[in-house]
Amino acid sequence: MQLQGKRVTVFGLNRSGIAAAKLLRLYGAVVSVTDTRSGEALSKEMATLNGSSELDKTPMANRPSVNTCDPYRTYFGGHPLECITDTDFIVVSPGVPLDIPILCEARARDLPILAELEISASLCPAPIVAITGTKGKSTTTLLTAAILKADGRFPNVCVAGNIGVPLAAEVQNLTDQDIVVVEASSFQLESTVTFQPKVSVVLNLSRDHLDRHGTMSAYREAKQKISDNQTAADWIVLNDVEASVKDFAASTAAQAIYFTDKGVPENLSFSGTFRDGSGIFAQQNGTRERICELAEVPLPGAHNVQNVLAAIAVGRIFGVEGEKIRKALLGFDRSHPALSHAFELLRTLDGIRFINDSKATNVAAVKAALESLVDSQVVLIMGGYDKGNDYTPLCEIVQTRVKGAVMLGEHTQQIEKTLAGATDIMKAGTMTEAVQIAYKYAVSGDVVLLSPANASFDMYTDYKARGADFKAAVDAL
Ligand code: UMA
Repeated sequence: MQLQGKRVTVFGLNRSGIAAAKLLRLYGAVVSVTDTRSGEALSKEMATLNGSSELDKTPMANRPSVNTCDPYRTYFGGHPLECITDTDFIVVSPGVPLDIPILCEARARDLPILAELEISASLCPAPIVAITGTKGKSTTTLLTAAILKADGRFPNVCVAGNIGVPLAAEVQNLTDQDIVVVEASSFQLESTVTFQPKVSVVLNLSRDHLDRHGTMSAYREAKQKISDNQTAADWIVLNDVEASVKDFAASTAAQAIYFTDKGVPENLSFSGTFRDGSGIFAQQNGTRERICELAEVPLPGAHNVQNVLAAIAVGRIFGVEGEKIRKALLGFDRSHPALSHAFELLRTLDGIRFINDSKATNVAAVKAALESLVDSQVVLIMGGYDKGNDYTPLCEIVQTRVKGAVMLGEHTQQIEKTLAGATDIMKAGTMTEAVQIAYKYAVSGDVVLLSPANASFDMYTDYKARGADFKAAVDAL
């Protein structure tokens, strides 16, 4: 991508916007930034933007020509028309919806609107493994990186994207010998044009973010951008069990391989990974290898078996040996912040286990959590900011496994309406109240599970703050 002298406006000044603006400037672009927040509210972000130059970290040989004279032009407290009148193209942060009036106007003026992921991937010298899906993205990203690290072939195995560090912040630290595993959300993929990962992974697909995408087909279309530009020299790893995910193979030129947790695949030419009984296997060209035992999967829950299968499939594409994969799984570091608030056992009190699954911001994630609690009755705390959810897929499992559900948050009417009759419904105004109600309702052997099925923005800054509040309330019991 030729950026020298190009005028670019970056929308949103948080992690992605800051990293994108710095990267664009590093490559000689004249950069404006705009945000709905006021300049005063953005003082910390501006300090980071103007702080120590990324150039200092860039080896001399790799340094592009740099625009050092123009300061960033800023438009804060809203997105005035001016911010798009003098620009060649727009770069959007993932959290900026594409249907805001100023971006509609930009489209009417034929101004390209590109994702932060689009520009950073186009400047990235390292091959990209991109992982998407409705749930399990972060875990699979970390498992995949661990397996590729264990191989020892890549000097640097980098993790980036939706997991918390935008790819734009890492690009200048990478070479073509390295590899980067990118967690790619629909928000990031939506405005990509040329994005072409070496390997793409689609874990699963169910209703989520419909407040942003409007329809399930628009959500799917955004996700599908992960493989749109892949060629026969690239690979796609697909969930063999989900028909809607398997279908991705039909619309990409990439070579498809599959993973399944539903036993030995019937198709003899199956290429990919599977679970059979107590073993995890990989199969390629008719040859089967037992990679590890089910008991060696480093994270709890049936959904994590699928994540491990997907990560092993990526490892096999790069030729990582079975024993190295097993070692990577046995030594897997669970302390990454992205794994906290995801089905995390906090405490056992009076025989009641308290599990923090605040990261479960959609219905599919709650279903997966409940499916993992085979031997227990659950008191479920749920609710929050509703992204256009359909709670019907929860009815059956709630009826069998959930003895009571405590509603917390702004929009719980729809959940109550759907789950009425399936379980006892209770209501709380605060997290402390919710935890106390659940604790009183549970008996020894039960699980109190925070698995909201909703975003947290009605009451908290993010799911981490919600999980921390749950932990504090549990600790206080
Ligand atoms: N803003 C505007 N105009 C608008 C809307 C927002 O200027 O109309 C501004 C806000 O005032 C704010 C900035 O845009 O200053 C926020 O941008 P952002 O939400 O993209 O924030 P980042 O910190 O860049 O975080 C983004 C991802 N956020 C979202 O997708 C909402 C992070 O994913 C990601 O970790 C990060 O980039 C680094 O890649 C978070 C997330 O919630 C975890 N993702 C969703 C999810 O997982 O469900 C998709």
